[in-house]
Amino acid sequence: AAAAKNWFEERGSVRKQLESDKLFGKYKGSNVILIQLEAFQNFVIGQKINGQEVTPNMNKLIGESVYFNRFYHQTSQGRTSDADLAANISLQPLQSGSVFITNAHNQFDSLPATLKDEGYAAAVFHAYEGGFWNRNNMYANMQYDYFYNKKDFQMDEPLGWSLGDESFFQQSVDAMTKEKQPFYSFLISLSSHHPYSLPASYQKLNVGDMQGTIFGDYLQSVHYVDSALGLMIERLKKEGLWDNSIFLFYGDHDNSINDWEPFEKFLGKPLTDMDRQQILKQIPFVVHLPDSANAGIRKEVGGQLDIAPTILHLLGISTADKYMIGTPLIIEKPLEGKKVVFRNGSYTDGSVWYKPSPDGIEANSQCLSADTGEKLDLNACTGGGEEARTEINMSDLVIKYDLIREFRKQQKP
Ligand code: GP9
Repeated sequence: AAAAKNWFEERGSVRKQLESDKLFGKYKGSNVILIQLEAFQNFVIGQKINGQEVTPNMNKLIGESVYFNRFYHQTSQGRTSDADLAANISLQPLQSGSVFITNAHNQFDSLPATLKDEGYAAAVFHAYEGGFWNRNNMYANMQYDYFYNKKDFQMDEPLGWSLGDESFFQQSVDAMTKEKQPFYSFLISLSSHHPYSLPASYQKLNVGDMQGTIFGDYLQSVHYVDSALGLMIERLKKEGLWDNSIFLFYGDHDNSINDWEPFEKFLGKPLTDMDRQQILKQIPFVVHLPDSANAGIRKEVGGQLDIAPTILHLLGISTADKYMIGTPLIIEKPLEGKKVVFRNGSYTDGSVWYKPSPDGIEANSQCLSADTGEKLDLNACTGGGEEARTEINMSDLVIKYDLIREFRKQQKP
């Protein structure tokens, strides 16, 4: 336990040092609207099919936002719930199962709880059964004021598992207009869930001979989500909520389509093993700041665990004493040596991609160029591989033994 405490304190001190950064607190007091998009991968952003943009609204928003295009999901078996954990709690998921189910009563330093301590209202929105992924219990523990779930929404756009995202976003904004400010709203979309088949009237793209295939259906569904998001942004502007809110979205995990042929056809090029690895793990992370400042593509790596620290940094709320793993990404000078660690012990720093050997023998591990996939000397990754293992172990210890509760008890005078 002492080792875990020291390790987390070390992470806190890295974030503490960044508090002298110019952007720390620049958007103090803003509302925060964070959207987690179902199965939304990065490779569709900016792409066209048969002359039509797949994500026209996002592409437009990206022109006036900070867009991380080497940003990764860090989920494991807990899929959507792991993404939520990573983004709002900044801890690694467990190797098997979902923390939302196995450890929903732990003490956590969550984003909603931290914001509430600063006077924010906090609500989470997801138009599905409240008990799925044990959300009812987990969200109460994360100290949201309210969880808007299926029973709170008018089912006026039945689609797939539940309500269509267009109506889901609009009804969520209805609630935000009544909320006391500043508020934190976390929304989890659903319409682009596997296997992605939407009714014919919803399929607006001409995907040619991909029509009716799972890949074609995926493109249709992300196009629908893009349009729903565009309408939500218009509405937020109309309601006067756009200019005083930090608006962010990211994808939760990959789309589970494991045939690479349509990816190659869509992207118009053969894909190397490293291209595939990158595509599987990359999700978009887009941050629109209230003054549209700092717009542009950011190439430094980041992952879902960095979302809560990034938001708190912009709001000027210290995370130095929080048991979080991530580091803020929207800072003047990218953090040197920044790594994104995956649950299986892999990591990337943008230059290398480390793959630990499943047999646990380090000599069998691989160190690859993150661009070309070319094999590099393993020594170039060994130190980082050790850091990645430590991050996973420390996160596991804290979760399995509910250590944050212990650490806080010790801090009490
Ligand atoms: C359901 C939704 C789907 O509430 O979160 O979760 P997933 O199956 O993608 O983990």
